[in-house]
Amino acid sequence: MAHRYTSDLTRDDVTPKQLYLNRRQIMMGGTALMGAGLGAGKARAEDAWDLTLTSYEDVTSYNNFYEFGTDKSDPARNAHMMTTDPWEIVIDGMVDNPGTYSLAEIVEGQTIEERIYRLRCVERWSMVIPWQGFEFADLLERVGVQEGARYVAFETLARPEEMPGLRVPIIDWPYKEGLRLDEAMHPLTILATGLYDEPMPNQNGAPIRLVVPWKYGYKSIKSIVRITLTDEQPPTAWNTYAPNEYGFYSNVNPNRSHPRWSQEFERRVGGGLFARNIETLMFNGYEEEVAHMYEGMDLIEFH
Ligand SMILES: Nc1nc2c(c(=O)[nH]1)N[C@H]1C(S)=C(S)[C@@H](COP(=O)(O)O)O[C@H]1N2
Ligand SMILES: [Mo]
Repeated sequence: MAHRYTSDLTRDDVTPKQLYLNRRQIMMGGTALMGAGLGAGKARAEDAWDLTLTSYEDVTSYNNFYEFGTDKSDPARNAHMMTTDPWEIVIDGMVDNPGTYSLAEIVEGQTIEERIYRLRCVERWSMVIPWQGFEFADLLERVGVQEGARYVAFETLARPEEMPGLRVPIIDWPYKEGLRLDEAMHPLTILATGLYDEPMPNQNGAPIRLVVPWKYGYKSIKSIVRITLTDEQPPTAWNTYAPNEYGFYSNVNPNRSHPRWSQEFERRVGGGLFARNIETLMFNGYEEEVAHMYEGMDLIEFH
């Protein structure tokens, strides 16, 4: 399978060696340990952590998928209840070929490739995940985006008998997300159908989910059943819930604190003691690829 990625992450780089600390981290971590008696050494995200895939076990057992409960372990426990076959996606709004497409029709003709991306949750934990999928732009090209369309809205399945979390009205179900059209068309934006060369586990958003690596994890909507092209910024689940805390853009930004916590640092899941204070990078490390889309925008106001 072809590897394509935009930072220097490849699966071939990831050997057990990367699990050991590099010298700088040992020094910094050691200093912090001696100095403060705390196990919180700082490490740059480009350091060894960045080359270390989060284990399959962690990727599939520590999840946010509120349709199955709010605890990190709820999705792994409950998501087996979701029926993912057959699966259909409605594509509508400002497209030339609106309709209800089967999963097979959506994936047909796409070259499935591997993308190793960092995932940074707004809650300050992060992972490195090897996804399989294809560029969302390829699907948009096939359905034909009409002149005047400016945004893409997404919706997740909402099936109460299979999703116990829907009983709790935390957010206004179904879970919704949205992107500006240029963000949706960006080559980093993928529809993922698998991870670690396995079909997408239910808890990670089977059978097909979005991955937008430069934005906080909640933009990467799971188990998609509807895609709508529109000329207006669509409402999104977390932005509707608390606009001050969760913006429409939600670009990873160490300089814009969440009202209740700083976003300067993150904890790499599975990284142990020394991976607790990794510096968060602007646009989650994808600045070179995406910053041009936000030129002249106030990224604190448009967070
Ligand atoms: N439908 C839906 N999509 C969702 C969520 C959710 O609760 N429901 N959680 C989001 C959040 S907050 C994160 S961090 C990522 C987590 O993806 P993962 O569990 O595959 O790591 O999924 C996002 N997509
Ligand atoms: Mo998240």
